[in-house]
Amino acid sequence: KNDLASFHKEMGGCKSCHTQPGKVSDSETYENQQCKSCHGEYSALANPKLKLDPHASHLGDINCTSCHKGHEKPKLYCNECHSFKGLEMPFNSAQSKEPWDKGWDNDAISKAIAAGPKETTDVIVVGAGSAGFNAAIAAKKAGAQVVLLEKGPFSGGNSMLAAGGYNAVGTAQQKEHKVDDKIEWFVEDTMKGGRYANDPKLVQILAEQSADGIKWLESLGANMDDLKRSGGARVDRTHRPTGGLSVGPHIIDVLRKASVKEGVDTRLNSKVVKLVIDEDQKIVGVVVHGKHSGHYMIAAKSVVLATGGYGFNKEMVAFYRPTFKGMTSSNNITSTGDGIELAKAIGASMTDIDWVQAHPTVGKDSRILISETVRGVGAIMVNKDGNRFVSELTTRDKASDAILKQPEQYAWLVFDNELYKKAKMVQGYDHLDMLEKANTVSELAKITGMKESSLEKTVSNYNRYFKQGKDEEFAREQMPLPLEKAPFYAVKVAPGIHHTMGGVAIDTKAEVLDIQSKPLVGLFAAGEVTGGVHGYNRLGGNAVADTVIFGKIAGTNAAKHALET
Ligand code: MEZ
Repeated sequence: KNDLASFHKEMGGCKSCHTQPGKVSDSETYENQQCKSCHGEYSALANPKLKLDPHASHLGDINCTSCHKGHEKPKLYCNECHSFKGLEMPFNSAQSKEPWDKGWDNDAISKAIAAGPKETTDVIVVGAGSAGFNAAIAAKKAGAQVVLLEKGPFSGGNSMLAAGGYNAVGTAQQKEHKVDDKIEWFVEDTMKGGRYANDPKLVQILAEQSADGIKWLESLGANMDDLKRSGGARVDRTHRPTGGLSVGPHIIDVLRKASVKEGVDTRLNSKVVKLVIDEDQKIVGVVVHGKHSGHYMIAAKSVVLATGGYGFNKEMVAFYRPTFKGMTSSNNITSTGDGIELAKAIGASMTDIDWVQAHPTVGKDSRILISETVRGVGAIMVNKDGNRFVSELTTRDKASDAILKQPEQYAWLVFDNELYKKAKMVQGYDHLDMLEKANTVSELAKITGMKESSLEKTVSNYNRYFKQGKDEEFAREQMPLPLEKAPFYAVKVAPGIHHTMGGVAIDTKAEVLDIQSKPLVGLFAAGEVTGGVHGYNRLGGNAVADTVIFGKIAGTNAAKHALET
């Protein structure tokens, strides 16, 4: 057979990959160590001559077996979001299915419960994105034993794709940049952005604990020194790594390393398929479907749901938000709303479940998010004729609606070389061939099919507004840069599903509530699986803050519950 297993069998026998045939852990840890012991680390495999190098991707240090499968077809993971046509892999490049794509097996679940727990721990965290890692690390620091279960073949979840940053008030970074901000302003901006449908108690916590969350990330090794403004915020409070690098890959790398250091037992390829409760409706554990170990139960007094939203679940989006049916999604393929289904099955209450956010600027006909940062740093947004039509810094719901009202329902972000140099993520879009580039504004109009006279007028008007410090047309709140320095760039964008605001209802301790608003004893949740923090519309930069702050709260309280009851 032309597969990796047969090839290795010929070269060195089954033992070149496995300890013993049939003994493979769900995380495929030993097998991956074997890959690296022969082929080297990714840093050694990365080939600087390649334009697009899967061994140097933003996913970081993930399992080799995420893409290279031994006994099944390999999976070009990069092509789940991108379409790198030239990207080839030895041993055929058809996509393999994830074990969790294969649906529920109710018989196997019942048998696992009937057989009783195979092991016991204090806290189980479901989902290894930012909320899950923060919960797991916080629970471990509080003295609990923790098992972190991730259905995907690598950790990071949707947080791994977060670009913009983390909103915080009262940080050393704001102080250094002399940004005058207040907890009340953070609260007001978030409530206004969410159309006052947010739970004010949760928003208060988000604002009050935001600076501590930054300090916590820094204590784990993160760099959050760059400061910018996101849509709907009245001041610069979006923190991210120096140079304007994407926040998600950075903090996930930091959290992965910190969780290893703390001794969190992280298991990949391990999907939780059932929350197990006793006759008093208290959590007593979960059933896991492990890729190799099949269905089994782990007992625990506390479970933290950190499974993310449902932005990649086409059926759920079409059901809850029919007007967004068929829209592209910027989300990771793991964002399928599992936690919502798991919690619903044991009587959890849902908040704002039908509020789905379209991000205005996803690369047209792609799944790549063009970060709000690009507008925050200074890009303008124009329609197909080259005319501005909205304040670029308005909230996402308003910007998305405005684009959908334009002819052909797309827009261009236009910026100059000064911005290109300032925001490193833009260079990443260039690397992905998403940018149009020209030496003059009129040439840019020609290349992109905009009207030359319109785009030239738009740019000269904008530069005038910049100089006078007042946007006469759309009252844009901040204009950090003029558009003057060639070359000029444009990237074509359209709205795409980005965040699901609704989810399981939680209280201020991150306890999941039942339909009578009483805590479901032992069940906690954090991050995008929850509803209430963001109301009907989330502000850019508030999701990462949410995952860190409520992840920590959920992990700490889950540990307390497990250790004290
Ligand atoms: O919080 C976000 O979703 C965000 C800032 C996204 C982005 O545009 O970069």
